[in-house]
Amino acid sequence: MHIDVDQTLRWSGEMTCIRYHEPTGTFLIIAIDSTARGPASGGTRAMTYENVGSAIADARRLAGAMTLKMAAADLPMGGGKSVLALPRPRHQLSADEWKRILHFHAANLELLNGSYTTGPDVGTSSADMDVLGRTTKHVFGRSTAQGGAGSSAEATARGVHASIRAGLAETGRSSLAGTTVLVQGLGAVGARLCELLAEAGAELLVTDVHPERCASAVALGARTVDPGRVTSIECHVFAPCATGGLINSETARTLPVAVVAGAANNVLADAGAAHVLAEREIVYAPDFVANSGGAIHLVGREVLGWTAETVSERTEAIEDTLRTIFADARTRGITTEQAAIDLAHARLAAA
Ligand code: NAD
Ligand code: PPY
Repeated sequence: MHIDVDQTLRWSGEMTCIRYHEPTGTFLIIAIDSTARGPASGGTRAMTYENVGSAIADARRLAGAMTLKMAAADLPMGGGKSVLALPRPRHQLSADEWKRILHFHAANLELLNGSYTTGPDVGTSSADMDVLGRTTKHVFGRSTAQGGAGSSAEATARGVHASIRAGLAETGRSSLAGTTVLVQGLGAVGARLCELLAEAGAELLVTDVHPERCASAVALGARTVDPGRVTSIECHVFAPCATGGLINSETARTLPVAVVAGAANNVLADAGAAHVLAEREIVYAPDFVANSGGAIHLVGREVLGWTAETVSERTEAIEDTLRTIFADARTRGITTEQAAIDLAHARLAAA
């Protein structure tokens, strides 16, 4: 596999820390995209990558999205992300190996001395944050038993639900009742989102590469679909809640939906996809706004001292933020992605 080193190094973020943990063969990458609005923050993603270049690129892209997310949600934080590029899938690591990887990560967070605070992301949980928290205080999302804000999945799901409402309103629908929503990825966020959508009267289509994870949604009346067919299933709303990079200019050309709003980070795989969606009048809720409920929960509770009620109000307000973004995109004839980036950049420029 050829890696374009120049391309890999071309990045305008503030710092990338790359460490190798020899005993387990794990690369640790921490990308700090921006501290303009406050200390950088964003979760720890633990998974396998094809090569280190892909892991660095992923950490940087995700860190950039965190900067936009914090600014769009008007939180006083910058953007960063950690990647633990594992030598084998996490479930194949021994408990001891995983513990050593977390200790290595925690020691490195201490070295960064608060310029970056981590939290949970794909492949890590509140229990892992508790382990990090024994060595460093630069960690969000520890369990409530350990004094943290706990899982952010509930707030993220509520924020996605609010985003779906905003998206449907943009298509002229006033309610979720009778709409069909396809939820991809029935993990912590997707499963809870299904409950909220079912309560609101939506018809559910669900899919997961681990089919057993669809069981709770099926019990609510959801029908399952093949995970390989997600971009060709006709429905009102597509809610990607697995991993990102699913919609490129090609898939956007045929996606048979009216609204895209989900929890996954970096849903759009290339710069042209947002334009194709806009040309086809598909309402796209930019991911870094739609999934900002989790950041609102973690930063709100642990930095700003917000009550659960305030977190809930700010999370529901994602609907208003998106309505403003959609209106701005319509008025200026730009994509909703660009309108959201402009909102975030205006706040960053003012910082
Ligand atoms: P999770 O790991 O609990 O769930 C992800 C689910 O997606 C798993 O059940 C997995 O089997 C499934 N999946 C993976 N690839 C798939 C595919 N190709 N097709 C179908 N299913 C697939 O993660 P989560 O906490 O529910 O988060 C979901 C997404 O939302 C992630 O991309 C995450 O980065 C993003 N996100 C989460 C939060 C949060 O608060 N948890 C906040 C912001 C963004
Ligand atoms: C995300 O929202 O993508 C995250 O990584 C979760 C998060 C949010 C804010 C601080 C730490 C982790």
